[in-house]
Amino acid sequence: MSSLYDRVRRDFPILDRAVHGKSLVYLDNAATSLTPEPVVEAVAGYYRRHNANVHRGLHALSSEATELYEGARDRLAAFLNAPGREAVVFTRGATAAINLVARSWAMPRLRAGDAVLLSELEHHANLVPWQMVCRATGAELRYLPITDHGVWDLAGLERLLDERVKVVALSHVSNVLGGINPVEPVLRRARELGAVTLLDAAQSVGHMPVDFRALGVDFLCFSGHKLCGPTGIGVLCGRPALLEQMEPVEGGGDMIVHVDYQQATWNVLPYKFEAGTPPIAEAIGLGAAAEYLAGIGLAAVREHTQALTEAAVAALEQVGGVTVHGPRTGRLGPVAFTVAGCHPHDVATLLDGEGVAIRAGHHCAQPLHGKLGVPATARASFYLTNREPDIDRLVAALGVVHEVFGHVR
Ligand code: C6P
Repeated sequence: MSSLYDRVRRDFPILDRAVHGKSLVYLDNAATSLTPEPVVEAVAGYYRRHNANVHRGLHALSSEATELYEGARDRLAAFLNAPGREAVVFTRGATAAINLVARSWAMPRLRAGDAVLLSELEHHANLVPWQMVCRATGAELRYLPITDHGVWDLAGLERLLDERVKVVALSHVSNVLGGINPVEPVLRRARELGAVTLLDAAQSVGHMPVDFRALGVDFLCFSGHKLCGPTGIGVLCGRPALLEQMEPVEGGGDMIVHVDYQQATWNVLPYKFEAGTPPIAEAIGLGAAAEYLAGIGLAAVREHTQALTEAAVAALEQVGGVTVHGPRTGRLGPVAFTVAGCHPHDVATLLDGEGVAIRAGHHCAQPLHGKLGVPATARASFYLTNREPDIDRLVAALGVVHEVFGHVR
């Protein structure tokens, strides 16, 4: 488990940091991952040597910047096994990508009598945009339930996913419960019925091999900052035939072919969805992150992260007063837990004092927390920058919670 960590360790000098006098243990990867040197260098290199706008200038720096920006798109297309570079739309992140599909594909097409199928464990980013669509169109929202183990319960799938369902939008891996959901049977049935599918892969791309074409999904989205890339950049990968049918939701520079005082015609894919100056350095950084992870191998990243995550679940279950939410196995990254008699915010604050960074709250999944019967959880989340001693530090730090609150053995 440590060998992958040992291999990448020197790429993450931030791990040399001390926090409150203790060496940093970073267990907040589901919120945002740490950034390796090759990605920092790619971003800095753009600013140092090629700083210019893209697609516009006729000077050397602008051509170089355009080459780097479009090169990043090519890397992402290969990384995802996308059906072409035109399938890769750069967005601000997963949230913006889902909103784009909701507004541009679903809003004009859905009507009363139609349904949208989500699951009970969705992040607000894959929930609120669909609530907005359903409120505006009169379509119905349906939810795939979760089992007691915190993954989708497919027992009622045939009943829930019928011909009225026009959109199926689901998270590949829950940002709270960490379970790798059984996407294939759901996507297969959706395809049979002709429903459009969207996979929120924010917690899976960069953690395990994800192949757009093999999945047979229509749309897939994620944010760069959860897979070693910069903030402010993400991807909507879409089937070109569907992207072609969609109207842009933002107008401006670069997304047009011709404009007169009355109207405009749209640029080709993917540019019709990239209005204005894009996040150039961020896209270049994301391309470098994809190359970095592909160089390591996504199967190795998954093996390492899943083994650590499951070891953390087992270790936390041995700590008195601690309840771990979600599956024991088949789990990748996030481990949400509660400590009897101690608010998750207090847990996170006390752990921070021990140099252990976790997140606490509802993790933008309030309905899921309602389902779990708790308003909030503490969440440790693992990635390639973690190793087994981090679990020991987490468990030891929970001893401090015991000292202060007297609940943890
Ligand atoms: N989850 C977390 O701490 P953005 O904010 O657009 O980069 O990503 C949104 C998003 C969408 N889907 C899933 C499954 C996610 O986990 C996230 C982001 C972070 O869990 C921040 S709330």
